[in-house]
Amino acid sequence: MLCILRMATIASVLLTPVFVSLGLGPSFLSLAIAQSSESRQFAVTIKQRKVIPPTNVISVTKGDAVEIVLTGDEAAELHLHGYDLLLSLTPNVPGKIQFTANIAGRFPLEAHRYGTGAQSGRSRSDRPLLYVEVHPR
Ligand SMILES: [Cu+2]
Repeated sequence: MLCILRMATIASVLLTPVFVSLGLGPSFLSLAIAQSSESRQFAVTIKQRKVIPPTNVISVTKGDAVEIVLTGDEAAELHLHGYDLLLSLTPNVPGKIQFTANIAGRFPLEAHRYGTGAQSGRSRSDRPLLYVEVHPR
């Protein structure tokens, strides 16, 4: 798969002068660039400390602009590892984790704490809510 991508890159470099000479250059190239890093949006619902419907992985490609909108039925302190992003969630109010996926890898999204005040407590399980996978281009 990597080899195909590499070949595609080489091919596009080799073909560029052809497109330019055909007058297809600038628009063709900017279209290709626009498609190469996508805007990805995900909606995640947390009910009773679980993701509903069960979602284990959010999968994106390196370079993508990622937006994860989370809505929970109780207050929570969320943490996306790797990108080290924190989100304090208020019950039933959508919260957003936004980042450019410039680090490839598999990163857990964890709830470190649930609830507020008297009912607040650390998350019992260390199982992440889900994983964000950033795949190399
Ligand atoms: Cu964490």
